[in-house]
Amino acid sequence: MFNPSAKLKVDRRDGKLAMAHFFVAFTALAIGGLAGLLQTLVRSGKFELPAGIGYYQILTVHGVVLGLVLTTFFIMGFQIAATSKTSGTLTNKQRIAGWTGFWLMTAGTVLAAVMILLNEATVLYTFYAPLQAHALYYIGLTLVIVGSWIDGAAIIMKYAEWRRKNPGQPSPLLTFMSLVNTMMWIVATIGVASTVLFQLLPWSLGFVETVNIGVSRTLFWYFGHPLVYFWLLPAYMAWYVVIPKVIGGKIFSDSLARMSFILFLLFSIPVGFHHQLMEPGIDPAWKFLQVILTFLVVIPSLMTAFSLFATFESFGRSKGATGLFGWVKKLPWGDARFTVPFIGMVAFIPAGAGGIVNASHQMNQVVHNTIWVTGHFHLTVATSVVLTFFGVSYWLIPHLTGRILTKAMNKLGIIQAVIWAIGMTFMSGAMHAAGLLGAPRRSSYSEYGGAAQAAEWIPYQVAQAIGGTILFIGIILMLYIFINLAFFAPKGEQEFPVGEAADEAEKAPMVFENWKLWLGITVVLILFAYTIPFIDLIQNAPPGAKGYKLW
Ligand code: HAS
Ligand code: CU
Repeated sequence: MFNPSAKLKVDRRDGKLAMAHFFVAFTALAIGGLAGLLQTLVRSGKFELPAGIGYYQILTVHGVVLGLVLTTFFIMGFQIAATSKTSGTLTNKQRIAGWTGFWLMTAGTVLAAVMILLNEATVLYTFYAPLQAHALYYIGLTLVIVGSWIDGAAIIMKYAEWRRKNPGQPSPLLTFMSLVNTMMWIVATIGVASTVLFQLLPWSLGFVETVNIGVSRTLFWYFGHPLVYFWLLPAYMAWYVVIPKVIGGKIFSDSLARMSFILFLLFSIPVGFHHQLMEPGIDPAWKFLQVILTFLVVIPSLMTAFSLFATFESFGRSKGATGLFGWVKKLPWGDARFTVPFIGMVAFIPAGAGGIVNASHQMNQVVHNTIWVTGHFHLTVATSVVLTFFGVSYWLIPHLTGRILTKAMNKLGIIQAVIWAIGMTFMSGAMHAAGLLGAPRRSSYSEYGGAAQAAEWIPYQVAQAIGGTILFIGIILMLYIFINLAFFAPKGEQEFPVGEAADEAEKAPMVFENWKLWLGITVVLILFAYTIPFIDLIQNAPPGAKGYKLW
């Protein structure tokens, strides 16, 4: 479909709103990256933290600041820019919602961060009960969630306005995708908001003595799995819509892209049990059902892989490529906007395969609670997703600040991604290997009383520290590029690339915009997968747990 706004620049005021999000995101990268470096050094056994700072405190900073803060702020900023670009400038009301959400999220982040720094909330990013944090930490998290809803309302309002003004027309693809991700986020965060508000907060304030751990963890993972797709879908937005334009090709199919996003909305949430396969109190039949649903949610990722290969191959062939892999040579390897996310895509192949291992109940027994899982998510979120976000930054930040990505910065961007890939190969590779040997995750350095098995892990932990150090160099480079693009790069016009679909002439079926239908099915699937297990967890609960501060 013809989309007149595709030619426009993002309005300066919307640009400011998006940039505000990016400043918080990249500050988080600096702090979280440093914490990560320190962790790998501690676990190598050759370094101790100064001034009595605890390993678990640093680990909490790392997980919260990178897993929750960097991602949420970057994603909200990106989605606002993408919606403004493809559906037109936000109205004042929408922009006010955006800023209100942004400031609430920022206030909540600062509050939670202060509590972690005061060592009052060393509960890791999953904040599992019975570890008990200071009430202000939970209040901070609540503000972040509520803020993100208000921020997301800007996107929902813009979408509704577009549909009103363009009756019978499918919405612009990037707006559609931002909307799906926002709705998925809202449905998912209801779970974590419930455990924080109704269980953890009253318990940490002393209003109730004990907490039902099974219920709390189940509510957490009801949110925790869609959380990882909330990180992934913006990367998919870039892979489906931006990358084809950057390479000079076409989106393989607009309708296929929409369908894969709808499948994510349907199947992302009723799958949280794949994080709880080893937990008591949940009937195996329900675990089995949620594992089946997990394998269903793999399908839209396979569709994405197919669609990307199709885009790359048809582009290559249009440039005269022949043979099975001739198209590889035709891709624009010198362009950071392509190469950096591409490295992310390649990483997603082993990353996704590892996920399928995790989701397989029997194999989960081998890897659960080992550092294999940490290796898995450093490939998924910390490579595929984060490298794509870096690749997006290289054009989006100059687009918003009225600057350009210079040749030198472009080159540095590619070097950054190569350094990242090398560092991550060491770190994540060693984590996967050590995990298979039984090395635990969420655990500081220990020789476990000289146990022979633990001695086997140590060389891998040294390799992790080498990888972590290389990654830290990558972070410094990224921060340097960010500061350049935000403040110092030459003034100019950097394009916001929005691809056109090869099937442009065929209008995407309007059924994709039928939210009553899709949200209805989402709710039915959630109720089906969770109602009876929740009743079980409440009716047959063991005595509640008192709070512990083990740090
Ligand atoms: Fe996961 C644990 C299962 C995807 C993140 N995951 C985690 C945790 C995180 C995380 C953070 O079933 C730890 C949570 C904690 O602290 O405890 N995960 C899966 C499955 C998938 C999956 C089945 N995970 C992700 C993504 C994440 C993420 C995405 C973040 C962004 N994960 C699990 C399970 C656990 C788990 C269990 C619990 C483990 C335990 O015991 O605790 C799937 O969605 C993966 C599907 C992906 C694919 C790959 C498709 C490939 C594509 C690339 C194409 C490439 C091209 C370029 C075109 C099937 C799209 C190539 C070109 C060339 C020339 C080669
Ligand atoms: Cu999951």
